[in-house]
Amino acid sequence: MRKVSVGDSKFMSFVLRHKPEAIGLHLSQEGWASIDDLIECAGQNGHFLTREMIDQIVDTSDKKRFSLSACGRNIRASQGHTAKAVKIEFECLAPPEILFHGTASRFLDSIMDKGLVSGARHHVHLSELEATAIEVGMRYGKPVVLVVQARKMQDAGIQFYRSENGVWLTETVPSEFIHVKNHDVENQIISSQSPEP
Ligand code: HQG
Repeated sequence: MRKVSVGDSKFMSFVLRHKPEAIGLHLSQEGWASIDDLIECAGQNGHFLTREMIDQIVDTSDKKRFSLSACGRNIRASQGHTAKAVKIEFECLAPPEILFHGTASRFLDSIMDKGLVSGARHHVHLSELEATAIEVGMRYGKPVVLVVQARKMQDAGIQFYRSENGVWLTETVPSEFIHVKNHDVENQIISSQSPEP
C-alpha cells in the first residue's frame, strides 16, 4: 500500500469540508460522502486514493478529523466545514466553565471589537485544552490564547455543540465573554504546522 501523506489528508479536508464540487463529489446535508464515490472522483481528478489509504488517514489523523458511518461505506469531516450544502445537526450540549480559542495576535483588535466570528466556516471553533489553542493560533502568526467564558455564554442563551472529535462549536462569541490569556504562549509551543484547509 502507498504510504499516506499530509497532502492526502489535506486533500480529504478540502473536498469533505469545503469544495466537494471540485472533484464532482456529492455530500449529504449531514456531510457524508460515499467512500467508493470519493475514491472514484479523486482518481478522475488526478488524486490516487484507495480504501486502505482512507482507513489509514482516518486512523492516524491527529485530531480525528474524519469519521466513518456505522455501515463503513461513508465518510465525513467531523467539523470545520464551509460547504453550503452541509448542515450537520450537532447535538446541543452544556459546555465546561471555560473553553479556549487560539488565534494570531494581529487579529486581536478586530476580535475584541466584533467578537469571535465564524467567517467562512459554519462555527467558531473552541477547545478544552489550552495546548490545542496554541497550536491553532500558530497557524496564522504569533499565537494568542483567548479564554472564553462558555458557561456564562450558555447562561445568556447562546448554544454550544460538540463535534465527534471533541471540538466545541458555537455561532459567535461576543467580546464580553472573551479575555486574553496573559502570558507568553510561545514558551509552550509544541509544533508548528501549516493549516489543514
Ligand atoms: C479569526 C483547526 C478577526 C480566528 C482547528 C481564526 C480548529 C477573527 C481565524 C479549526 C475574528 C479563522 C478551525 C474577528 C475570528 N476578527 N479575526 N472578529 N473572529 N477570527 O481556520 O478556529 O487542523 O477558519 O481567531 O483545530 O483557526 O483544520 O478557524 O484565527 O478546530 O482540523 O479568524 O481548524 O482544525 O480561522 O480553526 P479558521 P480556526 P484542523
